[in-house]
Amino acid sequence: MREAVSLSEKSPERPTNFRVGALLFDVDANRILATGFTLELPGNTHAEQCCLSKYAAANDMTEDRVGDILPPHTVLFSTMEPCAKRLSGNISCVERILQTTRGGAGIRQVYIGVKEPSTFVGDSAGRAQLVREGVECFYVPGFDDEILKIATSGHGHGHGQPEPSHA
Ligand code: HJL
Ligand code: ZN
Repeated sequence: MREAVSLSEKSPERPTNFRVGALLFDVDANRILATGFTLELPGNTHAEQCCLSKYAAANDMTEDRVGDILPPHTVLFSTMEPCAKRLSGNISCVERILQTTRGGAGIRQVYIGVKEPSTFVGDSAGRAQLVREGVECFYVPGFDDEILKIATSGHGHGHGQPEPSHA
């Protein structure tokens, strides 16, 4: 999680989303497989999405089938609960994680630093949705304040709300 927090600091500040860091970890090999942070890859990309996309690309696999080639005990660390809903309408990270499990293996455990704040989608259903589909979720204590400070640093200074536009 410490490494994921460092990754989140590389993400550009934006009022329209959070700065999140994530990584895929092979438990058996004790090895990081791929890293990601919000907006790392071109387009409106999330941290978890960047991990999966980078791992797929590095292994000549399409993103939708990356679950077929992940090592058996691959887990995901993310500074924030994976999203269940995106204001942009893009595919959620929960969907992307569940997609890895369709072949039988895939990501079955997710380690989370903080629950998603209510800023954009209200009470986020990401964790509950994962658990319902059989993916175990674990809260990693001790990083909350640091994670939230980084995640919201592009949101202006008015009580966590986006900066008013001066149009
Ligand atoms: C997680 C990220 C990221 C979010 N959450 N887990 N990883 N940016 O990398 C969640 C937030 C969405 C907004 C806006 N953020 O990002 O709910 O524009 O960023 O699709 O709903 O949606 P878009
Ligand atoms: Zn997401």
